[in-house]
Amino acid sequence: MKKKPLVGIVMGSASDWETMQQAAKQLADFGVPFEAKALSAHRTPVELEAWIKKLAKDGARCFIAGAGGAAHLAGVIAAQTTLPVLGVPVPSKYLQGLDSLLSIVQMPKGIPVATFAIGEAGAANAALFAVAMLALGDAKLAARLQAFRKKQADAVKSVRLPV
Ligand code: RP5
Repeated sequence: MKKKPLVGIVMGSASDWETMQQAAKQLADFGVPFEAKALSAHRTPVELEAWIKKLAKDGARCFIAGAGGAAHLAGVIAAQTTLPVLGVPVPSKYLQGLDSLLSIVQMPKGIPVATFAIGEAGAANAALFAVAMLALGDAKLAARLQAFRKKQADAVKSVRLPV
């Protein structure tokens, strides 16, 4: 039987997938069950609300929300659940994602959204942050995260500069 998603990945448009697939890939690499959906805060608000409620009821532990432009998706999700919401600013056509970043990061006091870097690094890091949160109650996942960090450290230490 398919495992219930621990993380909900949502993006405002299918055009965000190019960026948000990095979050999906990272979670898959760690074996964390997730569900990824394109649902928009302004185009499909009713469906978005129903999906948030369903995932939360089924045991999801956090949401990763990626959107571009006037990116209110993460804030709208945070308004509807007390589960942690991790926001990923998606690069936009005219302002290269600075608009997305400011929209997500500038949540008014009281309803927080954790905000990550613009683009692919932000999507991957949001997933790694979700893994770190889940690892607090999962020793096997914590060991996998440690190994992932060690691999990166080893890669830096093995560099030989041509001098
Ligand atoms: C936002 O508008 C989406 O998150 C996307 O980044 C942006 C553009 O959407 P499309 O016009 O490509 O559907 O809602």
